[in-house]
Amino acid sequence: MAEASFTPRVFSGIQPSGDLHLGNYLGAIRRFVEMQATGVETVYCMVDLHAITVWQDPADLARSTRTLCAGFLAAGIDPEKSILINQSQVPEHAQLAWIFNCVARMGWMQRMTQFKDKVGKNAQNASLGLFAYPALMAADILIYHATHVPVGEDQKQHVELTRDIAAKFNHDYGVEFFPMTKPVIEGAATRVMSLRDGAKKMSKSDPSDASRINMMDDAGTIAKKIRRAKTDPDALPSEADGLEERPEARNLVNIYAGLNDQTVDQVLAEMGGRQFSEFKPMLADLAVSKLAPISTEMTRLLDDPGEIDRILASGAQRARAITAPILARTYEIVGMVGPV
Ligand code: AQP
Repeated sequence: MAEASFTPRVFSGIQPSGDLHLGNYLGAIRRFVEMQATGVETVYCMVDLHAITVWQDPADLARSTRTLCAGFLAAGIDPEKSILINQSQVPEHAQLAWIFNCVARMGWMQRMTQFKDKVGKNAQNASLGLFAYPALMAADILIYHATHVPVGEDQKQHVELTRDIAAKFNHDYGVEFFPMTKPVIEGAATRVMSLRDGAKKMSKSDPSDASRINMMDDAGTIAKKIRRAKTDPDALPSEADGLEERPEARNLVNIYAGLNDQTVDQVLAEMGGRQFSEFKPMLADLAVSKLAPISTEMTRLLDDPGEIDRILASGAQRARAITAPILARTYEIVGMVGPV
């Protein structure tokens, strides 16, 4: 069968499940802005249906969704250039997810490391939605026939599963309907780690606020968190090899490189030999200079939640012009009887 060709289109999403942090910014949002600048069609989503796979207080969910939207806008997502939506307003995501629940195999889902990490020994108590999360994520991507998905390193396995689902659907129904989406994992900080433990990723759901830098943290809080970040007693090395076996030091250097648009080698060429007592204040200044304008703009945008809701409503309308025909064709391929 001839390989179908798909127009390049970018999709990615973030959960409104808490405060946006530096990992989300460097691993995802920065890339979103870069991809928007390439002129390719870009769709960015607040994945509220994913957020409720673990309990969310309704008022907090609504607040987090608007705050996340403000974060996207403040970081440079332009709602005229990109389609900006919250997932629940585009029902085709959930409708395609059901089809994919019937395509994905239990064994595939059981291999997902994020599910295993999140539930630990408590799998019996996890929601069915948390287990099915990667099938909904596949639907989020494929309902747009997205060809590229900018994500942090932690989402690589889920994008691979998306390709498996697309391939099985295409094979089972004898079509070349869904594309083989590529993950785009780029930059010096594709996996920002906790400031308290270099073996754990920086995460919204970490109970310790000191483990992460939130986008809305003020300058004093950012400086304090970086000052208290776990490190080792040695000076910074002059080359990247010297960061092996030093996860906390590597993390701070990666963050510096990510924020300053440098490679790790460039940072170490400048900083090699410095003690953390000297490097940490430099990192704090850099973080504040990059994040303060974003948080100031977020605060301004959040003063007018009605405008945020209008942007999301208009995004949903534009999104559905793409998703409704793709869902209709999927139903037709599967054999669902509908209006002719
Ligand atoms: N620490 C990180 N480093 C680099 N990228 C990261 N991302 C998340 N954490 C890091 C990227 O941000 C995007 C959105 O992620 P998400 O919030 O939807 O889900 P997540 O990966 O589960 O993020 P959290 O913070 O860990 O949320 P909770 O704690 O709620 O599970 C993705 O592209 C992700 O790769």
